[in-house]
Amino acid sequence: MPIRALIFDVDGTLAETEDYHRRAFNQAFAEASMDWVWSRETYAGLLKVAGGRERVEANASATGGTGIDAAALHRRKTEIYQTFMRPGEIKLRPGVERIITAARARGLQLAIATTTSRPNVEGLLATTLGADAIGWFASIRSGEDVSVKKPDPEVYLRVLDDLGLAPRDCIAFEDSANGLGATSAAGIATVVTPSIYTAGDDFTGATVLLRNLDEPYSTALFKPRTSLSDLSRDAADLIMGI
Ligand code: XBP
Ligand code: MG
Repeated sequence: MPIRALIFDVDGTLAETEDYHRRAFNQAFAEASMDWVWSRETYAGLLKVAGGRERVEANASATGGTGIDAAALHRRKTEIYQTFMRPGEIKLRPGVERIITAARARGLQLAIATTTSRPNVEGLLATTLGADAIGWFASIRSGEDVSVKKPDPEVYLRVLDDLGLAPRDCIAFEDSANGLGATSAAGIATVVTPSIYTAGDDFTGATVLLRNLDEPYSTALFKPRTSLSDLSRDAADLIMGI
């Protein structure tokens, strides 16, 4: 059964965006005269909580912060993050554009399943792939579309529903244990390319673990013992960019 769609996570998978999120949060906190400053180390721990608003709420609970308007802070953080989406500032990770181009040439459907907010997805796609790129994706589901974020599979199930496809028809691309948890629960084979913030995550259950999408399959960090397990030859070709 040939693969019919590729489903991409956004933060950490399409691009190393997570530190821009961190900086946008810090700017929003400073504007609100708060004394919160999230270092890289602090943020790495906070990333276990999926979703920016939820992350602010979790930090407020953990630090005994009261009277914090997490929704307002998160709205402002999203505005600030948009200002970082400038051409040349944020680049796609290696291999991402090549795989998207190859998939389009083969007539595969493309989709996005992300925890982040929709404006952030649109900003990233437009900045890196051009204004038309958003139209290349048959389904884009983001944090606003779900009641529970990753590792819950809801966002992937919504994408499958939009596409009218079964899990076995698709390959997902993720960078984090939260993302892999979501794809695994949805039953979708997953190529994992760990990002700066997720390199230490547990990727048990990944179909293939590569440093990035330009890495040859022969030197993958992890690969199934027998060929590409249940992935079709077509999928293997695509993943390896043959
Ligand atoms: C990663 C996330 C997001 C971002 C912040 O999303 O956990 O919450 O850190 O985005 P992805 P928001 O599924 O794309 O890897 O502040 O917009 O929630
Ligand atoms: Mg991610």
